[in-house]
Amino acid sequence: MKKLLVTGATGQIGAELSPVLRSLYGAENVIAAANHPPPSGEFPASGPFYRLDVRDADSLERIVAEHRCDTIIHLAALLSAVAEDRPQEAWDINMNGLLNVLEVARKHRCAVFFPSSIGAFGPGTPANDTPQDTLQRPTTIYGITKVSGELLCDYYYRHFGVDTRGLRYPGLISSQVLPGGGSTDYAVEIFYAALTRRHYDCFLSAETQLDMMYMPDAIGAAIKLMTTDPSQLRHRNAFNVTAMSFTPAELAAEIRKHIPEFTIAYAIDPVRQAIASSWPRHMNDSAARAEWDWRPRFDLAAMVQDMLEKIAAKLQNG
Ligand code: AKB
Repeated sequence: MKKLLVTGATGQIGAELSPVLRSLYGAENVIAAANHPPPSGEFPASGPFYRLDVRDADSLERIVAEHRCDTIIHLAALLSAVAEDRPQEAWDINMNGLLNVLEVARKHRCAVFFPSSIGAFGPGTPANDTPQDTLQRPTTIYGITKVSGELLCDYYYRHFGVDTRGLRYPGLISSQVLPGGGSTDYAVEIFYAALTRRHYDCFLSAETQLDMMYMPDAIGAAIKLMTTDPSQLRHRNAFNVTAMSFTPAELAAEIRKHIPEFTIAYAIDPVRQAIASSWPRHMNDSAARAEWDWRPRFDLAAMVQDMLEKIAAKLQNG
């Protein structure tokens, strides 16, 4: 990776991954692109930024050609809950956007990173110790775009030699960026509620167990996978990766160790509950561990402590 294009650069993963990539590869070598206006602050003003709708194949190709990109980190997508609300648009952005990226990558010989998700699994998948290679029949439009995306990326690798690699991310927890429209968003919202109101009304049930990961590990995983010698990879799209697995009740109990008066109640959102209930509880990520030495740094206790410290500081500084 020498010259990278990041799509969805102002989104949940992009807003944290792009600055890290800029510090590693040089600000001018990480081209940030997003369909939303850039937030204020150092990023993305620290380097090149384009307004881009990934469905606009010509503009996408113009940016890649002009900057002679060798890698596309393709993060632009609708998340699960918002996709369920706008399924046709979710298919259009998630699939046609990916197809445009793969076509540009084929023509300009770029590597591609594609973030898949636990959403690529469905109710028929073994929910515990979910194998790397298993049944994938998701029931959400988001999951359908993710499993189709995995297959399309593998197709471009096999048929056109495009160096595609991907991760099946669990719910991602960030101290910096608020998630937008995912079914695991509760695991971020709860920290703001705990620190400001000492109470949180959770939209998933107390016992909904899901895989989760703290954002520094999610970013480290993407960079590590993309810089691994390809001869080590037996799988490509996409690797199971997880760092912890918990229920809302367990997360609340961990927060209570720091804020004893914190309370949680449950006001279940049927749409997001149905989505989350169709996902695995705990994935087996041994393929990622064996093929490219995946190791998370943050478990539940370490993540909660860091989130509380970082968000408290953020709230204090306004
Ligand atoms: C979502 O809920 O859509 C994401 C995911 C697990 O892919 N957080």
